[in-house]
Amino acid sequence: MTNETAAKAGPSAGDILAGNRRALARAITLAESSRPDHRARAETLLAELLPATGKAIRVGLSGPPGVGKSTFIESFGGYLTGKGRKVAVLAVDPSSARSGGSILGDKTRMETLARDPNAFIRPTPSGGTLGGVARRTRDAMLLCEAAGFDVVLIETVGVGQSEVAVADLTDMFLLLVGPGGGDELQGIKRGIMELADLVVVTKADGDLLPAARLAAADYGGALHLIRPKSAHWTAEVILTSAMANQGLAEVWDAIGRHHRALTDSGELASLRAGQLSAAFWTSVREGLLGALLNEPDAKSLAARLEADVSAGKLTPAAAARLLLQRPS
Ligand SMILES: Nc1nc2c(ncn2[C@@H]2O[C@H](COP(=O)(O)OP(=O)(O)OP(=O)(O)O)[C@@H](O)[C@H]2O)c(=O)[nH]1
Ligand SMILES: [Mg+2]
Repeated sequence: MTNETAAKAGPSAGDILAGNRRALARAITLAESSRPDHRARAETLLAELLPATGKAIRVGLSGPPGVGKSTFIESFGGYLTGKGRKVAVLAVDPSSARSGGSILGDKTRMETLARDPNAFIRPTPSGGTLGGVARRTRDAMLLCEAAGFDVVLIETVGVGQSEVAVADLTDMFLLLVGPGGGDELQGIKRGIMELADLVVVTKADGDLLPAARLAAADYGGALHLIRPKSAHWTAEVILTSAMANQGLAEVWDAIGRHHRALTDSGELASLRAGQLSAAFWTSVREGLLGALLNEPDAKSLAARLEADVSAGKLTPAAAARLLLQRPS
């Protein structure tokens, strides 16, 4: 086959299963595309690859801007590949203002990991609905699993809803926090603390070490006040320094214990089953909405109704009924 016909044929399931990185990258591009023919090809591929997915440990990771996420992933990813693991890093960034820039920044901050043959770094393009971003990230995760990556790290910037979307894709959620403690703790939404299975205090080195220890105690205290997310796991706080490569083994050990506890209790299976049915209904909702707004005049009617609702002239429920029951 010439290169050109190979390109036309697109990535094959066999290539991806064999761990061919180019095929993996191209399959993810297909899954991200908005073109219906690309989507159809991606869906065929995913259907074929589905039996080879699900074996990775799926870890979500978030934290406020500048907390050290990229540096942590660079060190931790390198630690894992050093242990013979294959690590995929997916970055979710739904805020369009930060797209591109942060991704380019990350590629340079994750320079070593980006060159590691046992690591694969891929940003998920922002834009569209959060449900759409989550769908593309799930597809990318499944493709990485089929290609043999056995740890998937999904990073998101700690600014709100995206953490929830990432927690809905993963087995475990790591919240990265800085050595600031108290003050920073105030800024972290309670709902996000509730998602955390592990609180990773970053930059616990040099002059920052005493502050990092205090921060760890603060977060430990805060976790005590939160209702446990799981019956089989109690959230832990771990001090790390990505720069000094410290605390990485402890984080990996905690991830392993968490994974065993959830697997043995059956909680992991039910967690993933629940995530899948939720993703199914999200796709149904988005599909219905897309179909509705594709119908002639529906968009303009929706815009008029929305304006009336905003102006207090109509209740939201009545407006929705007018849109759904409009004469065609
Ligand atoms: N002392 C110390 N500084 C660190 C450590 N990890 C990261 N930093 C510094 O913290 C700053 C932010 O690190 P990043 O890894 O870019 O943080 P981030 O969370 O990815 O930032 P955004 O992507 O902008 O949200 C950089 O100046 C790093 O050098 C660490 O382990 N120790
Ligand atoms: Mg970063």
